Amino acid sequence: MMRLFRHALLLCLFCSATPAFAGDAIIGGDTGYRLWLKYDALPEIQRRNYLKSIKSWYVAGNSDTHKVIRTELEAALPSLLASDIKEHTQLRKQQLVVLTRDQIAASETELLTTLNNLGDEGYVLRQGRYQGRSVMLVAANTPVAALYGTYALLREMQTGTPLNGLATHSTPALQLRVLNHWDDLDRHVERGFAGESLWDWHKLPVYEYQRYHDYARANASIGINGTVLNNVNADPLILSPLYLEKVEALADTFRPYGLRVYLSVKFNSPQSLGGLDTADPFDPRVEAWWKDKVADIYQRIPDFGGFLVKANSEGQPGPGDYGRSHADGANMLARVLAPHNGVVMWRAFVYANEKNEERSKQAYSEFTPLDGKFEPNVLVQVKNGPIDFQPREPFSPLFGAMPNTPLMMEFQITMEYLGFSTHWVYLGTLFEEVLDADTYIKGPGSTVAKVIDGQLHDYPITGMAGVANIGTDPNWTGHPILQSNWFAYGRFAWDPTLSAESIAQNWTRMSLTREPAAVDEIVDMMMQSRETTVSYMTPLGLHHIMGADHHYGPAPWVDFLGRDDWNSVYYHRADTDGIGFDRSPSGVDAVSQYASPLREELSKPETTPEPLLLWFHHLPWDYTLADGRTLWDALVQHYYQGADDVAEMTQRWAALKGQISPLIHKQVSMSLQIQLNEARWWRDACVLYFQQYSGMPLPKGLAAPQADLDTLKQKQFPHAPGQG
Ligand code: BDP
Repeated sequence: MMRLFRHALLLCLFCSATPAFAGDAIIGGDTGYRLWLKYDALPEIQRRNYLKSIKSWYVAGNSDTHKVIRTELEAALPSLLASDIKEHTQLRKQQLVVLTRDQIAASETELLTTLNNLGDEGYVLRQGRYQGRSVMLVAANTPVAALYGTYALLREMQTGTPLNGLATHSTPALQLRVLNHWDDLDRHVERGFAGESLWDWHKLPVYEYQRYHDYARANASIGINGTVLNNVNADPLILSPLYLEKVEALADTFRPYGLRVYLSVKFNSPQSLGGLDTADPFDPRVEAWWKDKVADIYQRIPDFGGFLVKANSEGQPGPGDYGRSHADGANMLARVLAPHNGVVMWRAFVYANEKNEERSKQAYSEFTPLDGKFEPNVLVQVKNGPIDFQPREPFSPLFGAMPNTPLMMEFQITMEYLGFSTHWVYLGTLFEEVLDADTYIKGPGSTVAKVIDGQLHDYPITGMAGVANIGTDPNWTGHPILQSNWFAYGRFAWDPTLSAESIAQNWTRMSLTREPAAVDEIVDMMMQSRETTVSYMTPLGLHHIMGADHHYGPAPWVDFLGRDDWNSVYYHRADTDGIGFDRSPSGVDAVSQYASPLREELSKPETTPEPLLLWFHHLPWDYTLADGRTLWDALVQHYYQGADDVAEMTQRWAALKGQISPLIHKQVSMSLQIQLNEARWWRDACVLYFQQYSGMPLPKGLAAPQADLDTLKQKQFPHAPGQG
């Protein structure tokens, strides 16, 4: 297997060779497949410096993970350093040395003491003396942590950090750092825009794609340690012996990379798969069924991670069908998983029409009474905002409100509501905004990051989930820039206090270019990109005004869906009096779910942050903003500015031609063209639609949209990708 891996890696390195050109056609260009693990030769001066302290490498240990480390170094070092440096089987001076605890000499007491505090996943990087020799040391307690350290060192090298005197160590802030694949067994990816599912269920368990290894490498390189293979809208078949054999094969492939496999399960599987007449969690036959199923899974996959469950949400079965609570359902599964050290990730994304409560409030109402009632191996997985991955939402009020239940963050990396895979939107700034948001739950500085990493409430387990944006597209994410969102997710899951900007810088240097001016330009574009998209889609706190079902494009007019809270008009509430959702105490009082003083701040439009204004307030069209503009003028100006910013992005990107690999440059250019068209479409549709209610003219200097609202309303997209 490893031989195959090595061979394919070399092939991959080969396919990155300088492309040939014929006019605009690009043959054999860099497809982006290598992600941020490109390992193209560093600038000469840097190479020379590194070669002073690294003349060979030495990896102590022979586990499968050690073999992965060796293979990675073999792919990386000769290529980065453009030198024929090699592995040595013995310790030497001026070497890169990778050590796992049981290989470390007992006389190295200081190093061993440092390692005592680093757990199973932390690592030390240290340039200095080891056993009398001057070496560049990667040391850790376990092989997987040594792999993380190896990737961290390669990242330092790829981004040009001087190794001289390097002395650092790192441990992850969160324990479970998991990707959620919304992949169906027929390889359709729900809300996926980058090809088919990576998992070729038909050819599993025999056929092992190189891509599976490269996926695991990419994850390990940013510290992701778990993957939920299948859609939260789960097919019960995933638990059948036929599929478990395939899952087992993937788990075997991923194990050396420290990547544990989890599955989404359908709550009524004992019925639909097991033939029982109920899935009531209180029925002993049901628990016995799950117990046997779990035993079978662990027989095959001893390090299986556990279950992710979407229950009583959007038509999925759940404990509520039997009058039981979410805790009753989660605890039954938790009890059968506990003896195997498995966890339950129970989703809080629930909303039910019959409760007749405003949607943004429902998860809080349903879950806070259950605080402290879950088994210790349950995490409640909460989407970052109270509705559904909108371009901008306030943080979910559940964060901070369940001190006795581990809450796990769920981010969406795939771009369901942010332009699919054609809009350039760097999510690092969104992740940062949410993680840095202050819940005030224990006074100022009680950030969401401190809730989820357990600092505030001493959670026994911690975690973060990201809904993956990857598929079989040659560049994994459909749009080369969107690889950065996978990268940023992993980096924030490791350390939620990192800055979005430094992550963008590293990613750009590792993936696109090391030219300082080009790096600055691209990072600047990345940093502004999400705000730009918010401006042309949902400025000032607007939300959920996209196309019905497929969620593609603008459709503030949607008013025909079966439930009130699936319709755009429910959310923007535009009428001749004004626009926005009154969630203040005079309206549905969602603000009461936040702690003071945030609650009071959000209760009044004057003290609500402008980017969330219409999330919390219904305001007259001529309401005056802090800068003196009317609400209507500001809204329209956002739409126009957002579209203009995309036009500017296309020019800035065009100017980078020649500094980026040609195929990638061309792909991003083409996507920007689509994004520009769609930004203008959003602008025109929203401005024309809302103008019917405001009855106000466009602010001076802005040309009226050329589009016709009725024509825009009639657009249909029957085969838009990613539909549920
Ligand atoms: C919504 C998606 C839907 C998912 C659901 C969920 O539109 O496809 O199944 O979230 O998270 O955003 O369960």
